[in-house]
Amino acid sequence: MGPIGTGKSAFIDCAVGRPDTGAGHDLVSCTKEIRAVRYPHPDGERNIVLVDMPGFDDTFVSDTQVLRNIAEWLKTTYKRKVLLSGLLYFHRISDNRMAGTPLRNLNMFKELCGRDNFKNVVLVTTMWDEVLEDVGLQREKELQSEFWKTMIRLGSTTRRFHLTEESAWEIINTISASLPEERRPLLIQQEMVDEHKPLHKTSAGKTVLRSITAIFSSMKGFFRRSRVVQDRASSPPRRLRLSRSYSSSTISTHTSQSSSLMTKGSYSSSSRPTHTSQSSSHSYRDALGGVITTLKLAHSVAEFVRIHCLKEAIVPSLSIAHAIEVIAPAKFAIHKRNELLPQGIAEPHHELLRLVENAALLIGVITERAQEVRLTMEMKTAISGFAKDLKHADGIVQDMARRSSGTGANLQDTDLRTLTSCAESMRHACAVLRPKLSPDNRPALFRVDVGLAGVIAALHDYNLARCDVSTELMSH
Ligand SMILES: Nc1nc2c(ncn2[C@@H]2O[C@H](COP(=O)(O)OP(=O)(O)OP(=O)(O)O)[C@@H](O)[C@H]2O)c(=O)[nH]1
Ligand SMILES: [Mg+2]
Repeated sequence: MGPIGTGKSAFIDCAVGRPDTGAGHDLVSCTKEIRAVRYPHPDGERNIVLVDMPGFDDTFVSDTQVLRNIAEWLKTTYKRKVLLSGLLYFHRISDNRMAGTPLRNLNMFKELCGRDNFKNVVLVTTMWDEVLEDVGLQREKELQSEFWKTMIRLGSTTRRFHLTEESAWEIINTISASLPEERRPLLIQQEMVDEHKPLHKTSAGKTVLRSITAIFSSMKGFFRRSRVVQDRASSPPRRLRLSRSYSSSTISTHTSQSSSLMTKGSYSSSSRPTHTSQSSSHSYRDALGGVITTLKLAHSVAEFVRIHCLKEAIVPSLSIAHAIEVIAPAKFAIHKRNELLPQGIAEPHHELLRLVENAALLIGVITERAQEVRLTMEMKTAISGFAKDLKHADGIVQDMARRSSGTGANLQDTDLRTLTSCAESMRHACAVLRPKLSPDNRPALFRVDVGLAGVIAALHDYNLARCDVSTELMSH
C-alpha cells in the first residue's frame, strides 16, 4: 500500500520478473483495481501471493473510494479466513516533503493496520536513483526519527527498494518468514467483520472523515469571505426606466434609492462595484471553485457514509455549479442580448451562484452533522424537499446554459417561482436543522438563512424590473 506512484506495482513486477504488467509510466495513477499475483517462492516449498493495492492520491474524493475498495477486499479475504503475512508501505524518498497528503495517507494506513500489526509492516522507500545519496540519507533519517518513529518502536522495519528482482525478494523475505500463527487480522478487518462496523465507523474511516471535516471547516471561512465579495460584487437591485432617447435604442438606468427593494435582503449600499470589474470576476470564479470543491467533498462523504438523501441534493447542486461555469463566461447577461435591462438586474447567474453557494454551505453543514449522528426523519424530509427543488432549478439552469451561447435567455415567471421556492425550501431546512446543531455550526447556518433571504429578494426585484421594462416598452 501507499500513495500513488510510489512504486508498488513496479515492486511486484520486479519480484515476479514480469516488467510492464502493472506499473504506470505516466503521471496518472495506474492501478485502479486490486491485483493479486501468485508466485512460487524461490525456496520451492510454497506459493506467495503479492497483492497490489491502488494508491491513495491527493484528493479526498479518491481517498474514500480507494479506502472502500481496499476495505472490501480485506473484509472478503478475512471472511475466507485468509490473513496477510505482512504489509509493505511504500514511500518515495524523492519526495521532498512529508506534510499534507503523504502524512494523511500514512495516518490512514496506521489506523487500517492497527498498532498490533505494526511489527508485520515494512516501510519501503523507493526512487533512490532519483536523489543524491546524502539527501536520501537525510530524508530517511528524518522519516525514521519522526514520522515512522512510533511504527518502528512497535516493530516495523524499514527497507530500500532498488528496482531490481534481488532487492524485491530481499524485502519479501523479511516478511514471508513470519509463521501463519503469528498472522493477525488487521484492525479494519476486526472492526468490519468481527465487530460488524460500517466502514465509516472504523478507525481508518473515521480518520478520512476527520480530514474531510477539517477541510469543511476551512471552507466555511472561505465562504464567509467569498460571500462578502459576492454581496459587494452584485449590483444592488435597481428599478429601471426607459430613457427619453429610447428612439436611439439605448436605455439608461438609474438607481432608485427610495425603492422599497433596497431595504430587502442583504443589500445595504448602492455604491458597489459591478461584477464586471477584474477583481470581482476573479472572486466570482473563486466562489464557484469553492462551491464545486465543497460539493465534491460532500458527495464523497455522502457516498462513504451512505446518506442517500444528501446525495440527491448534491448532484443537482453540482450540476448547477458546472452550468454556471458555462453561463458566466458567455456573459449571459440579458443586456448583451437586447440591451433592455440594466446590468445590475440582468445578471440572473449571480443569483444562481448565490443560490448554489448557499446550497453548498448548507450541504456542508449537514454533511458534518451527518458524520456525528444519524439524521432524523424530519431532517431527511427537509433535505429531500430542497433536493427536489434543486433538481427543478437545475433544469432551468441547464436550459440557460444551452441558450447562453445562442440568442441569450431570460428568466420567466415560472423560473423565478421555482428558484424562489428552492430558496424557501432550503430556508425551511435551516429552521429544521438549527436546534440540532452544535453552537459552532449555527453562525454558518444563520449566514445561509440570511443569504437565501437575499436571493429571494433579488429574484423578486428581477421580476419587478422585468415587468417595468415590458410596461414601458409597451407604452413606447
Ligand atoms: N526511477 C525510479 N522509478 C521507479 C522506481 N520505482 C518505480 N518507479 C517508476 O515509477 C512509476 C510509478 O510506479 P508504479 O509502480 O506504477 O507506482 P504505484 O505505486 O503502483 O502507483 P499507483 O498504482 O498509481 O498507486 C513507474 O514508471 C515506475 O517504473 C524507482 O525506484 N526508481
Ligand atoms: Mg500501481
